[in-house]
Amino acid sequence: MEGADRRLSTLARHLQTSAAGHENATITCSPTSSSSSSGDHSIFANILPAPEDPILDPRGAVFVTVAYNKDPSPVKLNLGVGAYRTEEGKPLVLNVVRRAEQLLVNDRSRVKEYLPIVGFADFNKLSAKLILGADSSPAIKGNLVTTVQCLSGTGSLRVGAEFLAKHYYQRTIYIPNPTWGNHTKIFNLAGLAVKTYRYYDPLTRGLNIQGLLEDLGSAPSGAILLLHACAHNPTGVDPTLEQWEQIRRLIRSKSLLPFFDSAYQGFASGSLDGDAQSVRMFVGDGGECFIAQSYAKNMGLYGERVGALSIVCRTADVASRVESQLKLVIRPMYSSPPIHGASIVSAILKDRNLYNEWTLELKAMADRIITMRKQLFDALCARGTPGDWSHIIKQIGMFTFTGLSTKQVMFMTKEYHIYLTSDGRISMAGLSSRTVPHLADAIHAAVTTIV
Ligand code: KET
Repeated sequence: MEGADRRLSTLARHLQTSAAGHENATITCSPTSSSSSSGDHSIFANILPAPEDPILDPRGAVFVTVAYNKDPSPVKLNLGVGAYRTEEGKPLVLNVVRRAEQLLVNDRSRVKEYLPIVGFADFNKLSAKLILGADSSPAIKGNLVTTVQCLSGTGSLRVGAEFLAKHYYQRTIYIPNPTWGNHTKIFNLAGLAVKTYRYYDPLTRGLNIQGLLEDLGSAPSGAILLLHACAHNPTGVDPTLEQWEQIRRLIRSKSLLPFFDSAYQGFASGSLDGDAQSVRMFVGDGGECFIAQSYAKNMGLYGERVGALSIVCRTADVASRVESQLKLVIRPMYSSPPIHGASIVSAILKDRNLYNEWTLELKAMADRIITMRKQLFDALCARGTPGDWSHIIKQIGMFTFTGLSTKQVMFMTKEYHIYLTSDGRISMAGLSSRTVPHLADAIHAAVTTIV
């Protein structure tokens, strides 16, 4: 019976994968059935090209970058991908990261052996402390948390999702509408059914708390719930602490399972502890939850792919059994995680001086984004651009959800060489004092030309 169940769920996964989208179109070809066009005998001859439209693709950011790279204009501006840029528009390697790397290079005792399946033990402990609170967390003190090193935020979400699909009785996850475009795919491919809950109100450009509470209220008991820990992507709209408390009560009263995506700790308020408050509120009540952490943004370690999945359990015994099963998820997927990024993070988190230096650099990045918000808002006011643009300074984190329509976005790309996702999301971290006037001109022209 168990074997049959497993085969059925494998089949279901395969069907979901096939149905997930055009780009996943399955091949039905064999060498003999391949296309008759001359010279084309590939077994993949019938495979469909994946859609490449960089502008209309609502999942946008990565594709936006492709189009940006092809544009020869000297004034082109990439506000698509959520990656930090300096005032000069350059990628930033944090000074503290360079120092940590130097220490690692100088340490001749370091080797390049495989890490354990769950990753670097130091890194896992330090990551749990970073999100849950160093001394205060009863969950850490009671060994209720299992943490595994994963491939950045995306990999942490995927490992968590695979674990849930295998071991949890509820197979539905509710994600906010809108959310980061990759969420649906990650959870679908892991075998979970994805539904949405109301989150953003386009009229107020703020949180639709009523809709959110109603939708969570009608979710089936035990359903999984994806929450952005802070700096919600793409809206930049977070619940207040009072609203988080309302959400928490409802979640616990309905025994929903919270799964936090923490990709921007430190980027919302500039404070690592401040941005972890939502998560700590849930862990503080003794209930269970999942947390996916990424160091891509807050340490600028995008390409190192370093992150962690923590599962907070009710007892230490359960936590250790959960960890043993996580290994069975990870081992056949990528065996064990990479060593370099996790070593950098550990070196920074365990050394008081390096840690302090990191918090200063992180605060400087967050502050620069806040300054960009003010400058863009002022520039639009100075131009008398029609509409209320106060959401630019009210929204939090890396992104502004401008409210610009897809047509307006296309206009800005065509006429001003400014690249952003078609849902009107702007990465404020890609902006500088030098480029704000160009963006303000483009927005002004877009909203006055295309109504
Ligand atoms: N969660 C959220 C909410 C998120 O915005 C991202 C990345 C991730 C997780 C994954 O990040 P990772 O690099 O796997 O740690 N977002 C930006 C980059 C991308 O789309 O991959 C973005 O939205 O631009």
